[in-house]
Amino acid sequence: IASDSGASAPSPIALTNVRTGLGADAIATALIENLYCLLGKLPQHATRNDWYMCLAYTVRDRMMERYVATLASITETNTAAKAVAYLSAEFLTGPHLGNSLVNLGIWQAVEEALSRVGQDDLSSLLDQEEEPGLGNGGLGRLAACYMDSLATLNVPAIGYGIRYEFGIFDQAIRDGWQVELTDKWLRFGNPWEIVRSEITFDVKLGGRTEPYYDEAGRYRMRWLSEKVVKGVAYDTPVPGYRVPTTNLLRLWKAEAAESFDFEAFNVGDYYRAVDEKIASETISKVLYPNDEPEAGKQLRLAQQYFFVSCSLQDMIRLLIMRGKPLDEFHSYWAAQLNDTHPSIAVAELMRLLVDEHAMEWDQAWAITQQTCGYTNHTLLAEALERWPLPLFARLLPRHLEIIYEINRRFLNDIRLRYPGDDQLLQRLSLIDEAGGKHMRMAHLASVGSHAINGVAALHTELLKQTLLSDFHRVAPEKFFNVTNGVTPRRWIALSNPNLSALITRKIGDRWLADLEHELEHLEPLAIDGDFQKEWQAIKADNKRVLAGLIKERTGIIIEPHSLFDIQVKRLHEYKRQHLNVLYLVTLFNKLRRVSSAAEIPRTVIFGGKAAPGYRMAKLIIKLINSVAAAINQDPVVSQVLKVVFLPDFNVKTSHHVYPAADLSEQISTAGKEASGTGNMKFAMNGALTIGTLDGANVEIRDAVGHENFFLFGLTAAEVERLKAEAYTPRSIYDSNAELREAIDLISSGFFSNGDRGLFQSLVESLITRDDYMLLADYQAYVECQQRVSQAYSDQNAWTRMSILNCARVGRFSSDRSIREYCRDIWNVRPIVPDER
Ligand code: GLS
Repeated sequence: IASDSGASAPSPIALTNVRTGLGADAIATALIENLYCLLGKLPQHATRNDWYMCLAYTVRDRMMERYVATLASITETNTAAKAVAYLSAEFLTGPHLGNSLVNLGIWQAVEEALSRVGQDDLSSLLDQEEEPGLGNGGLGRLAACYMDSLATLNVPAIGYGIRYEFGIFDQAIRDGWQVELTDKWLRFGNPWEIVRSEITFDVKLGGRTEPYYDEAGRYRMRWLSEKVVKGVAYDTPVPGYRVPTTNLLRLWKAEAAESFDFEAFNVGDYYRAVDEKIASETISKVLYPNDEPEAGKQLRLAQQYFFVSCSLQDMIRLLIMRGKPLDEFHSYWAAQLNDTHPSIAVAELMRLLVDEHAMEWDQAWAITQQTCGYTNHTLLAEALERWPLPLFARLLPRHLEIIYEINRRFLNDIRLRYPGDDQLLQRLSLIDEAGGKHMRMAHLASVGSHAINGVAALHTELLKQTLLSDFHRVAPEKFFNVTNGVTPRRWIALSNPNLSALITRKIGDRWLADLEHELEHLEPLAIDGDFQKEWQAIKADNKRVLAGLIKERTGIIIEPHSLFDIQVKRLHEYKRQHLNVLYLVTLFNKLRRVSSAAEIPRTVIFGGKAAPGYRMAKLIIKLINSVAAAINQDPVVSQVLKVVFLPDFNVKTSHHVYPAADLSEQISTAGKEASGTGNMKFAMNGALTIGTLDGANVEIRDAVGHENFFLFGLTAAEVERLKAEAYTPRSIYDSNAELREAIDLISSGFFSNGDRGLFQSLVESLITRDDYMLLADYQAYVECQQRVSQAYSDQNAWTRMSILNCARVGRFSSDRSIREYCRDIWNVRPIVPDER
């Protein structure tokens, strides 16, 4: 059998039908066998979790043949395929079971098998799975969608990341405030991963460097580290959708290189010996819970270096296993840096090639650049990773030297091309000399990569004009746009099975593998009355399901016939959940004054986590809950308006959210949201968008038709212009009576039991600075929401728009994005022809 540990020549091993069979018989037998052999249980004693575990193992078994064969294409000597290494600090995969059933095409067979063994409720077993929350939000989820598409397109790939013991925290809401609870996702074991105890690498940290002469008399540097931690590989198979390819996600767990420091142990210092072990394991202990984070934490840099070093060492190992020389590294690997988090890869690959493998600098540099590509995911200044030089030097002394050398050569080249422009040199330098010196990770990634891409057309343009304008000036040929996409397997087939079945009934089943070209065949049905009815019935069902979930989680009863207006995403001022709240308070004021008879009933649903240290974001959650309580308690207003904060929004919950939406809120300040991907998931499920011209909204609106999109607000250029002209939010507050009434009601203590201080910092920030231009966009937003209500009152017209939104968003499939990466950036091809 082909293994990842050096054995070659896959001889097809004779697996029994019980291990591989995709029919209900084989699966039923396997369930009982696995229950007995792996869990030591008889059916009559099995708990729900036992059934979940044995089902998971049974499904995993069915991936192994394809997994082993795919792996062989990355490990065998006789294969010439180039593979993708997707380096990412986050992979927000979501639960595996349902997705695997969809991709393997065994949903029905599993249902049947379960009922044969007396288990009639697949959905309760799906519910049993603890989702791996190994990401914060869009960036981590994008990595997971891309892994699905890579496999589906038969592109050999390894996703490399960190096996955090604790993923993103679970969110509870107490008295309206967010409370963070540790995410113990591994508590009951993880049946999807395979530990590769034999695949481990040492990662050095700290210490100093020293020059020496090697046997050939060459002057070299070596790194005498202070400590070494060990990375152990944990592999999870990633099955493509109904194709022979099953790729792998390889996550590194940190362990102590020696589990006991024997010297310390021998002198009786037992605790010091154990401390060392704990310190090493800390590296992969917990995911940093900031979306678009501020840099500066030493442990975070250690995490980044840890997983990057293990991954690059593994890539070299695999290349050598294939019998290829190191100078062909870039012909066999395309490494994508998912944001700057893995950007230390540039220096680490140089170190491995030059220091460890004695390659000449110039050759190593050419290989590094040709291997690496860098994706930027944010323009927010506070999110750009910069490391204080002293911290960097302490942890990675050799890398500091290497980066200095990269910088020296790079700036020399610039100096020759742009003589006399010292400002340009300062701006491009990898080191920020202003204030305390800092390492600029986006610069390291840009210099060390052959391709730099933004994640939506507008974002890429802004990247070229602002953040990386100097890099664009000196190397325009490096810049690409790849607009994000999401996988229709999870975001339609798995989460909206009834819609999926309807679509397949009408246009056949090819759309799930070719959304870009097939989904548009729905378009003529948009005006078909019968089809509209079916479409409406499915949406109504999905809304009932979400209403049930909301009742269960919050106790709030909502009306499934009302307009479901949903904003789910991380809490951040630039995403402007509080603009939505200002509108709600405005509506509340209006409904208390005038008869609500003519109002279109709405349920406004929020969900999302705030970074634990982000006070304003947490205060916005409190505000949402406080306003929700007042509205939901008001006997008159609550007839037509309900507001819900759905706690602990995660991938699993989101499966019930996107399919139930009528209206998708994408209302960020123009120029701030790099792309957004929730916007795509909503539209695919037939929600209409109310949004600004930001991120991928721009392209979604162009795709679905401007008449099928509720646009409001300033453009990115207008935002910049207004800011440059000394924007004064207070004058808007003074001149807009409805806005003032809403803000004053918040200030008055009405929503905070008379406490006038509670929301004061929020109100102050709006009236005095309003960095995210809520007041500037307020009136346009309120009016746009009125247009939404009007449109919703004509259900047939709304349904037509809903169908068109779905039919026209095929290009936002992550398959399209991955095809573009393969063509423009990676230069990789599928390993097996598409047989679908
Ligand atoms: C993000 C952006 O904020 C999102 O707009 C984008 O869709 C996502 C994936 O490209 O990346 N950047 C980030 O740091 N977190 C994100 O979600």
